[in-house]
Amino acid sequence: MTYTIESAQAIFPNTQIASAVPDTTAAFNRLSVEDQLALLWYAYTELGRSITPAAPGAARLQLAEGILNQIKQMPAAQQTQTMSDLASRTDTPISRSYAGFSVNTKLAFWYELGEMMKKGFVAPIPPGYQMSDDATAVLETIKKIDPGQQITVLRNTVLDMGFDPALTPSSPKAPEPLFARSTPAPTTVAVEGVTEPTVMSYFEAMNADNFEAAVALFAENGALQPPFQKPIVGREAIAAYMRAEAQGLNMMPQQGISEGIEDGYKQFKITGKVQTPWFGANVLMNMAWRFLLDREGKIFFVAIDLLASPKELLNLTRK
Ligand code: ECH
Repeated sequence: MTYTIESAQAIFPNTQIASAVPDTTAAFNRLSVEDQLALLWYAYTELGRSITPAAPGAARLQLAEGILNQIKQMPAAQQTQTMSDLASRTDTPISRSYAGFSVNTKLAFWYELGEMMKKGFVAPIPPGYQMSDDATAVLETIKKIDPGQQITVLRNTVLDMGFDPALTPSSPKAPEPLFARSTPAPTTVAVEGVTEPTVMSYFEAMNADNFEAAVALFAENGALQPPFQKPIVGREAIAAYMRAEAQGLNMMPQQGISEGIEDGYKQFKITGKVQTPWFGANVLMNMAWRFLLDREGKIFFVAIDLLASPKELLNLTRK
């Protein structure tokens, strides 16, 4: 049999992913814009008591500085309107600039706006604002899921905001500023049950932010599938994705299984923890990597999954 990306997506089919994330994100998207902003404010400030993101570096904030300064100078009502326009994806110049930002710049923008709201420089959520019952229910769900899933929901909501004029080609993005680690990366990787050099080299390269080395481990037409996303196909596209989104991640794979399958292909499932530089050691995400290596030992496909529960770290069976 020859593998296709589609058939590769089905390896280790019993892996339980955190479906609370897409479910909660969908429920969030059904809320009114006023409820969405209020909910994010309550969720963010509530979570902030136990888990606070690291302040983004000056270089990253600089990319959002133009629109942050514009917002700062607006009267309060216009500030609220601008935030609503972003959340409702209304076509405005600010919504267009925002849509062109990388994920981390979008997060940095909201981080800064949140700080300005706390300090009183940007209009707060109207005091006494009453969320709908649906919004209250979504907030309660967010409070109950584990921290790795909570920050993924928050990140998803921010990702989809702004207005992306899909019909005009996107302007070239500014180079991504470096994302410093808040906790040093592990220097050695040992995975119980797996010693495959390609897999080990993958983790070592990623922990060193050496994306060139990581991408060289992929087959020419290989693919990487991030959590809750479609596969990214081809070395060039994977490299661009990694430079934008994979900087400063600490990967701590712990255990795995391997299996030779048809045609000299091999599959591996590894589970372990990942830290994002936004939260460092305060948030450990429970993850799985499902690798399919071709006959040459190159990565034909790897799916990265956010697991449903810590119990899933031990789910290392094939079917
Ligand atoms: C305020 C009110 C108004 C509206 C908004 C507000 C602000 C909200 C703010 C939210 C900040 C949220 C943050 C979330 C960060 C989440 C980061 C995550 C990262 C996950 C990364 C993973 C990586 C996996 C990968 C691996 C690989 O092997 C290959 C690459 C890759 C309150 C003002 C909006 C400020 C900071 C979840 C899992 C392991 C696929 C990348």
